[in-house]
Amino acid sequence: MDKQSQAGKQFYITTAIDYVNGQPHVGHSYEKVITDVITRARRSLGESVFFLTGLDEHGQKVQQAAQAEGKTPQEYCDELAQSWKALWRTLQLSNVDFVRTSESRHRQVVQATLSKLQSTGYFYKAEYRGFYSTRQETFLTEKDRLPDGTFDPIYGEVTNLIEENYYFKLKDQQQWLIDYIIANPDFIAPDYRRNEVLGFLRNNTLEDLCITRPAARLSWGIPLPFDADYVTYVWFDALVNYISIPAAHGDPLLLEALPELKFEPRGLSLWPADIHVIGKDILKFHAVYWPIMLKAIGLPLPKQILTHGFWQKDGEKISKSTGNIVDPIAVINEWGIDAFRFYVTRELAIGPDGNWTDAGFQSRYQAELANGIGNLVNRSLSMLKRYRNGQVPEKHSELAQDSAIAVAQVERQFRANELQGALQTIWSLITRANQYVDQTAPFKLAKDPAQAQRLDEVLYNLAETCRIIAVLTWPFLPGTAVKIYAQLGLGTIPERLADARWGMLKPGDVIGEPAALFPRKDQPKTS
Ligand code: ME8
Repeated sequence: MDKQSQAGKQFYITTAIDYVNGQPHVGHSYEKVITDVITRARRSLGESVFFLTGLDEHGQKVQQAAQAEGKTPQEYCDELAQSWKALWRTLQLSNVDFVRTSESRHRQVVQATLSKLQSTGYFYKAEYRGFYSTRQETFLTEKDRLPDGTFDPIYGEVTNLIEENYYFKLKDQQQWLIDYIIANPDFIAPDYRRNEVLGFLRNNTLEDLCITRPAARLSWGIPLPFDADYVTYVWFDALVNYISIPAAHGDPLLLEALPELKFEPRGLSLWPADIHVIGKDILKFHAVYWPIMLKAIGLPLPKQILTHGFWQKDGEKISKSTGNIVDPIAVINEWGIDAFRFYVTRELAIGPDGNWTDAGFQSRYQAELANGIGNLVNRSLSMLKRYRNGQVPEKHSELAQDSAIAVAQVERQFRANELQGALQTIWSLITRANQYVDQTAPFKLAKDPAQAQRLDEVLYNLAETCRIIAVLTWPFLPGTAVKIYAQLGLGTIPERLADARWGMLKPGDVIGEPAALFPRKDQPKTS
């Protein structure tokens, strides 16, 4: 499809879809929060953004867990899906849709994809003899054995298996993908992940991908449309979510590529995705298998696979079995949703691994939230209230340049997905404004009637900087940004970066009630 017909295309961003039976922890929440921040940042820049997240529900583990609880897999997934959705609402994710792979709209697209690739000769049926890990739902080879001859315990029990399955031919696909990755340096980010994929592709021969499991062994999956004895392998099913939802919304490009689909064309143009946000452990599926699947379907590739690192807690792997977890709900209940969103985006850039410590969290809360933004907004607005009855004085522009520099920098950082960098820029403006309070000492000016005009100037500079800070922080701390606007007496939402222009606070307007944004916790709990 040419550029012309994609003119109305929305910015389309996705997260990985989580395994429904997993425990939502800080890693899952982090991924969804950074995707939400990118979404809101793009909206703030004026783009229309379709943000998709969801759940990966099929597979043997879900089937077994449901059975153990005496439920059907669908009932079991329906219950878990409610708690995932509730967590995402708590995190204030602004996703437009939520996909569950057990939904009919998704199944239809998986089946249409399978039919197309079967009819165009990408699949063949063959017998497999070898090792199989039920826990990981994966086939293993001699290469997977540890030096002592055993398999890694993560695989659980490894059995010998002889089984017929369908395979996706990958052997001739390697070179074009290498060429594509080289020609499109932004396709896999950050750079070192791109190099990792290139290294993998250059040093290995791709094995054909097994895309089925016999229905006799696994019934909880999407049936193959051309052979009822098989269901679709979970990864082939899960990756398709990125196109199934746009197709269900009537994306013309997808309906053209998969003509057997019966969805209403609605002109909502989403594909190709602008960004797939994923964790480093699933890079190969997204940067190798997914592009090959898309090319076979006849679709353009996503513009970027943005790969984040892994969180640890106290330097150790996050693990439910050892109890080394961060429960996002517990943190949010104690510290508030914006404190959680702030810590994960400020602590870790998108790329490297991160380490959660409760002490680190508390120290950022005190220094950057309570004493940083909280103190600035509270003292600025309280002084305006006390000294001027809350009435905004005449305009003045002493902090206009500092603010304009920060806004320009944040705009560039939003476009480059440099979320941690954008927070550093915003906090340097907060620090500058807090120093300005100390330097100009409005509480002293207030005692001297001859300084009334100077006090007006200082109060305007502070209130207007607080307003701009609300606009800049909105993608990260939407609740806090809205509160700042309300305390300024503004009835709107600070959701447009264009509003970070100096001088929009109107003289004569009256502000609302100042209230602490991040109450100080003087004796932080240690856990
Ligand atoms: O992989 N730190 O699901 P999942 C940061 N269903 N991110 C982490 C993490 C950690 N400690 N642990 C997990 C799956 N993640 C598949 C995806 S997509 C078509 C199918 C990230 O529930 C992980 O990297 O195991 C992935 O991006 C996401 O959480 C879901 O992981």
